Amino acid sequence: PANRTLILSTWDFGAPANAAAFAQWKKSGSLLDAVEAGARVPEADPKNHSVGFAGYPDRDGHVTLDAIIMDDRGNVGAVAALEDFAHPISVARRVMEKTPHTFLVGEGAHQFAEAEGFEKVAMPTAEAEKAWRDWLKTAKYKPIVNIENQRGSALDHDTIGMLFCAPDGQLAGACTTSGMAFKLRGRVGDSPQAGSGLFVEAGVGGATATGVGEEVTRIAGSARVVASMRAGMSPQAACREAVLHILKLRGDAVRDAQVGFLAINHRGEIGAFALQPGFTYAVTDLEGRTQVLASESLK
Ligand code: SD4
Repeated sequence: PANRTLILSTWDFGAPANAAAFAQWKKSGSLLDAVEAGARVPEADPKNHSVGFAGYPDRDGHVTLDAIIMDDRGNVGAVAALEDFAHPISVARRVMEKTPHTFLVGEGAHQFAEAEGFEKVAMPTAEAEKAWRDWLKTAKYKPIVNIENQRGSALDHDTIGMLFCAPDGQLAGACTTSGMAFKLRGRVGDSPQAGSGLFVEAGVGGATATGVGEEVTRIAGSARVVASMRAGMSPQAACREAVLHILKLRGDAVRDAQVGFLAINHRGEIGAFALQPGFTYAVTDLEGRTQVLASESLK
């Protein structure tokens, strides 16, 4: 159907990202070009404190970025704990295309990005540094329910995960984040880990995650959602199952945490489910029309 979903991404800031992905897809026809272009939008947004150069720093004041890109032919590239570079998603793609590896981290990722001539940018931004200095006064570290929706709040944390399902069922995805605000130095969440923050599989579908990455990583969340779809579940049922599994495993430990999954199958049918209310996502159809919707949630 003409109104089936082409692009699906996390949060309201997914809407302009989807628009950029759609435009790029029209231009080059490449799904990887599309999801990369999409992910670059929040990465470049000076108001976005959970993705890209304006992201909040770690506990020691360093902004460290994580990103992954993949398609359904086994191509995958990722970076984690990358400092100084404006577009980690593009570095991740270069890792995929120019190295025999799938994942570079920290200093090695930095060296690679430098050798490849990627654009550098000063971080943290003045706003992010101020938030960090305010946070240092109490240095409390506890996720807060629905903090994902409170743009600019000191503990703001979430991610853009984007899934693209072409009319012929081909799939690609991207995921990029600055990770949890004021995290321990060296902390990497679910986002850049294939199978946790993102997974796509030919003939089945794709999934991506947002929220407290540790909870997603524990269950290899996106791979789990895709496995459920492979076994015959709808994208919606698959997202719900993963959230229920986290709750069963973690109980009270996730009472205040947010985790949300998005999924799309190879026919362009979608699902979204979160632990807490407030998770929104952006869907774009084959005509390029975008809507922001509210996910179902457990509570
Ligand atoms: C991560 N899922 O790094 C991402 C976003 C986040 O707390 O910071 N969540 O865990």
